[in-house]
Amino acid sequence: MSSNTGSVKIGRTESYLLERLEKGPIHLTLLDPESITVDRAVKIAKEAETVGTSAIMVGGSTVSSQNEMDEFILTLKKNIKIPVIIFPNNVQALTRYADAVWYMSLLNSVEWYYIIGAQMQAAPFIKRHQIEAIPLAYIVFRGDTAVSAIGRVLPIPDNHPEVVVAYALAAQYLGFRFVYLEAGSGAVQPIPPNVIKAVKSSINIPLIVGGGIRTEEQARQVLESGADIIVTGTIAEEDLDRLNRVISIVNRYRRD
Ligand code: 1GP
Repeated sequence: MSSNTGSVKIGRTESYLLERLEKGPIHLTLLDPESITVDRAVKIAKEAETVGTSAIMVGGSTVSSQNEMDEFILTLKKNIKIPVIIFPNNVQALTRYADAVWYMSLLNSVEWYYIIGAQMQAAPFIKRHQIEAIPLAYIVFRGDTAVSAIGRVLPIPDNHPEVVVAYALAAQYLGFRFVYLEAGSGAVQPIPPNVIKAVKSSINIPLIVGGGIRTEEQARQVLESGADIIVTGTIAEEDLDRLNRVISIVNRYRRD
């Protein structure tokens, strides 16, 4: 009797990330096609690759053109060897030219659309083009950030890390394979250390932390608190030297 219930296959990009994670934390560089030109993106991505970032994420809260995403990612792919992963704000951010997509659900949104609606609309495209989808639970802190406004997020109380832990555990039990604690691009402060520590000690899946990480000291603190993956976007676009220093800090925590 044939069975159609074979185990879920982990794709190439996710396997690569997991393999890298075996030797310690990793850094990912986020580039927003709405705020930089593709030429500038290529320059940043090449340099970040040389210094040791593990992959490039492409996305932004207001990406609205699939054609632009196609072109942006095709050009990046021609110039670097590390994977390019879509970090979608919506369905139109999907392109078949990326190595993978963070297939993400904004767990603490009040909108059905950001929890499962966009994902449902994107799924046939993903299947048709056999895009590697990496399930990611996205938990966004409220602040003066685009993602918080557009994603219509429910507040997470400052003094109650157990609320974040509960979301993260729910994500793990639902089968998500990564959890992302997002302070929002350009946030005044990164996710607080006590929250990162509480989540890290409660889940077994890799923990991504991003938003507001600008200095080496902040990167160190986020890593010391237990982040497996740190994402920086703003400094990549504004200060390449600083980006390099942050990547170097992450690499100091690695065993390779
Ligand atoms: C945003 O977490 C990322 O989605 C990166 O934030 O731009 O503040 O580095 P920054």
